[in-house]
Amino acid sequence: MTRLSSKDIYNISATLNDYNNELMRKTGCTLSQIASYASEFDNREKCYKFHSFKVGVIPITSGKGVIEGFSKTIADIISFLGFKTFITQNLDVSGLAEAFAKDANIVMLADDNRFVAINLYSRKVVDNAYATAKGYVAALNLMVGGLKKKDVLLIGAGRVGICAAHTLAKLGANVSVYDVNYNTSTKLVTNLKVKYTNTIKLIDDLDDSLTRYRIIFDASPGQGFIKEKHITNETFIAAPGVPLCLSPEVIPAISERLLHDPLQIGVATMIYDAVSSR
Ligand code: 2YJ
Repeated sequence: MTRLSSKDIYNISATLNDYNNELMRKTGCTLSQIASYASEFDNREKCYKFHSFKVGVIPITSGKGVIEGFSKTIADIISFLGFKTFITQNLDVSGLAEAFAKDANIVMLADDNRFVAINLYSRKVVDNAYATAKGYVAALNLMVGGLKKKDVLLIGAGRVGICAAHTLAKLGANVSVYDVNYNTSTKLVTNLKVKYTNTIKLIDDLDDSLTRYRIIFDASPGQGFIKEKHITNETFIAAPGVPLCLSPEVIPAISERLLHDPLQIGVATMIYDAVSSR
């Protein structure tokens, strides 16, 4: 899993409104609507939960340590969605104790391997990888006008990729899977074929497939491997992976059909999923 850097996230807080408008243009929905749709949040729960839920964000020093601006960015995204939020003054275990003492309903914390939201009342734990996959599939589904019976090329069969594959298949998409590790993609394809009747394919030639598929979900950590020759006016890409899978010169041509951010959709979906009683 890629560790985010301050450079990846420094601009998120100041541009949340712009990003919200960008999502509306591309998907017809706001960040909040995408996240609630992704987590099957019941909007009837919304009023009382939004007013009463308090989210504590805890900076964690373990592993490579605190990322400058990480906790503040998480808190800003959550606050943008309408929840009360605070960053604990203390770190690690003391921060967790502080969040409890200050009556947080949900805590959010990340080390180098996992980033989770924990609902302290329902005991529900929502992982960022799972929420990112769900949020991006929901946004892609909106952007392409429905994924049912459409062919999707999924790149990367790690934690985000596995969850994205199942979510895509549940929406009725035909899923073709590529991973640099052949055994990893084979395992995912085998599991998908057991569970779904949709067409599920194993891809071993990525370059060729990139020229044929018009809907691409990139859940890989690869950088710049999608080039101009792979893109048409009908190509749609959901790319939660950091760094970005596109080579810089193709970004202007695809930008209105590209979903990509380092945190926003994943964090928004985490919080709705953690609040949701489903
Ligand atoms: O509290 C802090 O500032 C740090 N311990 C945050 C660590 C952030 N963790 C990562 O970047 C992980 N690779 C998980 C991020 C998932 C985002 N999609």
